[in-house]
Amino acid sequence: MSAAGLPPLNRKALAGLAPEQRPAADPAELRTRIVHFGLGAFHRAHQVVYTENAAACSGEPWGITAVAPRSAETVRALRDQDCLYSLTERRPGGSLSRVVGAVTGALAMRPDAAAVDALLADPEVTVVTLTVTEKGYHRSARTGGLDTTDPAVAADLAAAPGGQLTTVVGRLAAGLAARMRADASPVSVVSCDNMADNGVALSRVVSDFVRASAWPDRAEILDRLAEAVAFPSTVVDRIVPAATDADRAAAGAALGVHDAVPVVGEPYRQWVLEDSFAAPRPPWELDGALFVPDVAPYQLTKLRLLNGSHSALACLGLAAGRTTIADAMATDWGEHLVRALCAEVAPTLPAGGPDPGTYADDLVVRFRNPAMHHLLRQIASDGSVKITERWLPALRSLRARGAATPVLELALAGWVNATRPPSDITDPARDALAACWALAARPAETVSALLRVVGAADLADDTALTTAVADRLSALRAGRVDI
Ligand code: CS2
Repeated sequence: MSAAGLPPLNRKALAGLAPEQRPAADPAELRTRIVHFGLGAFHRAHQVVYTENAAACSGEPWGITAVAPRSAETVRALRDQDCLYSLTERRPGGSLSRVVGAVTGALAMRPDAAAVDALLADPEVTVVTLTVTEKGYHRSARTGGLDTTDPAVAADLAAAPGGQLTTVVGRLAAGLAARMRADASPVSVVSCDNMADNGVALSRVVSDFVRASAWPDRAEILDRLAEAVAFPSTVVDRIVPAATDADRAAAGAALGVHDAVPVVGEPYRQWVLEDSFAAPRPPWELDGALFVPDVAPYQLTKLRLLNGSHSALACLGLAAGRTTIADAMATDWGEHLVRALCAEVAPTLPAGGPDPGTYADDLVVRFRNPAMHHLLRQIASDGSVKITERWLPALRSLRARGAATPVLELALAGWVNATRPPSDITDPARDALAACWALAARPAETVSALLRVVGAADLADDTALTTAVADRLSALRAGRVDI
């Protein structure tokens, strides 16, 4: 029994739930045919749901063993619950909770390394997916390839065969290499992280790892990877704030069982995938996923409009003393910011994607959802690896054609302001960002130094840009957002 006197969520408890609260597919019928890296809330509210519904609609037994790269806590909690957890959809008018059951196993990457490798080499496993966030790829800000000078990557490259690996890229490369050495059965490796060309980005860091390794057969491995492994690009979308104690209590009240690891999300979800898989995959299209020859128009629209607005609301909202996205939308500038950013960036989007005006209308509704408590701090974290995807490519493209960029400049000023020490926002480049403020330089020079840290030397040299950004800083410091 939990503190609230509820029985724990597990397979036995399913019989006591209302039919619409039970998993769509019977968990006992599913087998691990997918390995996923990144056991966060987003994966459990997105790919697992699509997979479960695809299994339910097709009768095919697709299940997922999810691997947690770092923390073993969620792994333990999930195993205690027979890998079941609840998903609560937060609608403006109320919530809907049910149990999801397509996770067939939970592993912690380091202690369970042998089991992870065995699955990666298993011909029954034909899909590997990842949600490890932008920083999990360890890309060089300058080249986009694997940053082999990153201490964690360097340590993995230096590890003895069979030794401890701490990066997902290292574990994946080692696992795929073992699969290639065994029977080279085809597999698709699918990045579900918010990066343009995420399939290409993932393929590149994996190949870079193999190339930089000391493995005597690395050249053969690279050849086999090129033949047998596909890296389709994808666009994932669902707003999934980190769950709180209040969410745990609400899930317990709705289902009558105690769930230690619930997830909450908005009702909306979308998945667009490049139709270039190398091996069998779940029929996710049965649950509404879209398979297209080229995801770029969807990807850039989502990254630049949704994620771009999210990051802008987060940085500026924090400056204005707000806490959540819905709070920031409730200011007199929130909705205007989203619409103005979308309008400014729209000319940079390729044809063939969603209509930017309609997309902006939908964003306003999604961001205003009062039932979602999406913390600005969560979104503002890792800004150095997010703005390079969300703002800077559009900024470059607009400036190259001589267009004005006032909204992106304001957003960038919000990010600059958020990096000012003592900033407690997590970021893989936090020390390097803080060091830019120690230069005692003019504000425009600090902006320039910060842009160099994120690999944007070209923008750092654009003095009109850095001056315009610097000019916004004192208002932001006083908590004012003037669009
Ligand atoms: C957010 C995303 O935390 C963030 O940076 O912008 O997680 C966003 O909620 C998702 O990409 C929505 O699909």
